[in-house]
Amino acid sequence: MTIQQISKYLLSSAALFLTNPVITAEQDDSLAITVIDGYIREMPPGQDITAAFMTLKNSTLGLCRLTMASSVIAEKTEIHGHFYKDGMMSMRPVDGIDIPPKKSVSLKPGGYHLMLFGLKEELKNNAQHEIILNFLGCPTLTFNAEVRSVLQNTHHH
Ligand SMILES: [Cu+2]
Repeated sequence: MTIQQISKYLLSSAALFLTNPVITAEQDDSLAITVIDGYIREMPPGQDITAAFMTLKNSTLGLCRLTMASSVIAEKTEIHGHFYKDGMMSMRPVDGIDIPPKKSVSLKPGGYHLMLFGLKEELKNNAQHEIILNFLGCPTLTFNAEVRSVLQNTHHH
């Protein structure tokens, strides 16, 4: 797949997430910044690129800027956004994502997301993989993201 095809692929399933129940992970507000409902998108077999989504909740009184992400399962992880260019939606890396004080920002299909390149193993549905997020102004955050299959869900419709 080209980046455009993957971008389109991720977008095509965006609407499905709207009908799914929202699963909220345990939150600890005493932490500076927390992750709610973090997951990795399962891709068709043979793909070594995928995306990860989550909501970042900033409980501090200062700005947290997500500047870097990484995971042992991927050779490279980038922070991406979706933008309109020449009437087409496409994605590209961004320098960072600001999470304002006492606010939450969602990384979701069709919007901001983490892009995982060079997957070192086949991602299995429901498996958990560690993702590390580095922030400017807030402590580093490590969390487990669950692999979720969207293709399976489409069969229920
Ligand atoms: Cu992307």
